[in-house]
Amino acid sequence: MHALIVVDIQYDFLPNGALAVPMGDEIIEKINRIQQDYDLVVATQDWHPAGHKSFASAHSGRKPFEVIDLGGLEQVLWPDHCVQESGGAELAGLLDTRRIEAIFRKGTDPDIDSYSGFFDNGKRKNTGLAGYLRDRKVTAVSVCGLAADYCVYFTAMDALELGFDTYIVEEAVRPIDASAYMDKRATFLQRGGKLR
Ligand code: VGL
Ligand code: ZN
Repeated sequence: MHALIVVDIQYDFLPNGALAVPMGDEIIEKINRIQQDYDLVVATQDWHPAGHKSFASAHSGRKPFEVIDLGGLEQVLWPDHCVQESGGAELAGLLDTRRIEAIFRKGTDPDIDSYSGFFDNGKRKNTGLAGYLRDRKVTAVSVCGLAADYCVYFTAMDALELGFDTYIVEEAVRPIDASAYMDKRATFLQRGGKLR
């Protein structure tokens, strides 16, 4: 069984969103088109409480995109985004959700960020995604969505580590920072990840 994991197709990551990913809207129709190629489709949703510690606004004197130490981990500070129940946190209306069987929320702990759909950044909490996929006899996963250099990359790296045959669907991802993504993509390939 081969699953497609659709990462964070939410208004805040689209043009005019709080943390817009350049050309993020271009991939939605691609994601709609490729869903039919998979046995199972699941999605993730960034879902932060107001005042989340990954927000620059939660740290006095800090600005978005500065890097700080947060509980012993390097943390990029973001503009407020994907606040629970806000419009920006909703999945994009143009995304075809009919085949999405489950949505895994992440970033709900106020004190730690969570890029991967599987675990928070400190690997303390598990979202249940790995167990769900194993119960459904999934052995291969393809990852698409936003942003290529954060949530897509960390989801794909955890999938590899968990033993899934793992692909990034390159036509269906877009990065926040294209050159940073090229380095991360190289790391993913080095660890045995594949592209499709
Ligand atoms: C993401 C930064 C902060 C992502 C989420 O979905 O890639 N990036 N929160
Ligand atoms: Zn976030």
